[in-house]
Amino acid sequence: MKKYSFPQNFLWGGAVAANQCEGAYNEDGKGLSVQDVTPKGLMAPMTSEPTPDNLKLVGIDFYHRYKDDIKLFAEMGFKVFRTSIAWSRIFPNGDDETPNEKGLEFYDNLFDECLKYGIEPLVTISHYEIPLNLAKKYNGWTDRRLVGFFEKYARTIFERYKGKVKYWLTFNEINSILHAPLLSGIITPKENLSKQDLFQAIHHELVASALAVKIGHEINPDSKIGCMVIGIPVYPLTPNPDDVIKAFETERESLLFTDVHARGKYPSYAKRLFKEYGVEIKMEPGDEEILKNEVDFVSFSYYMSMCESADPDKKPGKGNLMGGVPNPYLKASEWGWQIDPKGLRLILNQLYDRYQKPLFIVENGLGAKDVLVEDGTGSKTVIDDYRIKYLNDHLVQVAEAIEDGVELMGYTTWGCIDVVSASTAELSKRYGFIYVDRNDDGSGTLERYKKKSFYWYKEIIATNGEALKSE
Ligand code: BGP
Repeated sequence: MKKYSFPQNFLWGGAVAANQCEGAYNEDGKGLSVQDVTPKGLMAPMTSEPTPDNLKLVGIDFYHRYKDDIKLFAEMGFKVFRTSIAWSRIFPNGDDETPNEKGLEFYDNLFDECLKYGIEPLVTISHYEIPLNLAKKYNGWTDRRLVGFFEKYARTIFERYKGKVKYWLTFNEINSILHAPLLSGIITPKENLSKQDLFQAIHHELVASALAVKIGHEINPDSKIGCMVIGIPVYPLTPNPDDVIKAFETERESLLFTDVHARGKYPSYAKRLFKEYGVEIKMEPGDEEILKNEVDFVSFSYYMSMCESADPDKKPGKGNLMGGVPNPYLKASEWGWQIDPKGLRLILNQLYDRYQKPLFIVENGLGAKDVLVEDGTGSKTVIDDYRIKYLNDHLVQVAEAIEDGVELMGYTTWGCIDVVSASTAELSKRYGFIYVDRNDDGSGTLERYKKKSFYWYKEIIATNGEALKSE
């Protein structure tokens, strides 16, 4: 069997997001975020106020239990822990004059707890949790003033955590705006949103992201700041050149975001795209200069690949915000996301060939229904061999990509502890190494249990990948 090797100092770990785990949605001065009024997930309509069926209001109560959870991450040997800062804990309305000290203190304590075990925090500045007020009052990122609010927020947290946080991500899955504009605080329904407003909002986010890179580097020159996109390789359904072109165009829609971040300017093909859409980006003086602040690394989530077809009768399936035409060669998860470990090797090579910048896989994992069983010692566990297989097969392809020459900083599995899912806001869609006793109806003790995969991942980290099994 082939032995795999990962770089020394490879950052093994796991990832979550504030809105999916913290709960405590109105404690210690936190304002509401869009997540507090979307009980059924990202694509479903907003409610007028938080409702009890919204599992995110309590999450997995990480806000009160983070010390025990981080201890478990340390037991697995994590070198890095990715989480996000809830913007509305720091600036409850987004446009406040001064930050909320209680919110800042919470993250001080959280990062200290990580550092106590030698775990580096990797912090997403904005992970789908824009303050609700910014959505309602400004229609989110369509409004240029958001750049200023974000700048203030970013400066506040860079300054506050400069001795504690070295690794930062600006926006989670920044290309998600194409598929779910509400995640960028845009209240206008997607079908009514003009291309002009959409791409103007994208421009504002790109400028804000580059500004964060600039400010972050000024405040702490040692910090490493990356962008983050949904990573989905797009295959043509057939070798028909029309399908190939369609796949190429869909892939470019996402690459536009990494191109700007990693090259410091809009790519040449953007001109044609904007012309065809009738879009004219309103640039302010200085924007082009700001965009030149390139990221230090490119990060992405990886769950699946997708197929494209020029045939309008081929209907899309399910997926992480985008669902492609189903690939007849792949199986899917219980939620219909097609599983494709080799696609991860492909996208790693594609992004590295394109940018020659370090990469970071900051989400990957299998959302599945788990069954809690007695473990024979009086406690409980989950025999999640399906999750172990999924992660093993993906990591084998990561190792192949490293052998191909890709420079990879680290790998954080998504939902290292069970959290509320983003797309459907369920708890039964579990990704964790740690089971959380909470159910879709809100019942449960919130107790934590180690799954079989907990011990598997511990061994993978301890052996720096040598314990992976090739097919
Ligand atoms: C990504 C998000 C995460 C996360 C993950 C899994 O889009 O960045 O927040 O939740 O997908 O998706 P889901 O929770 O819908 O299964």
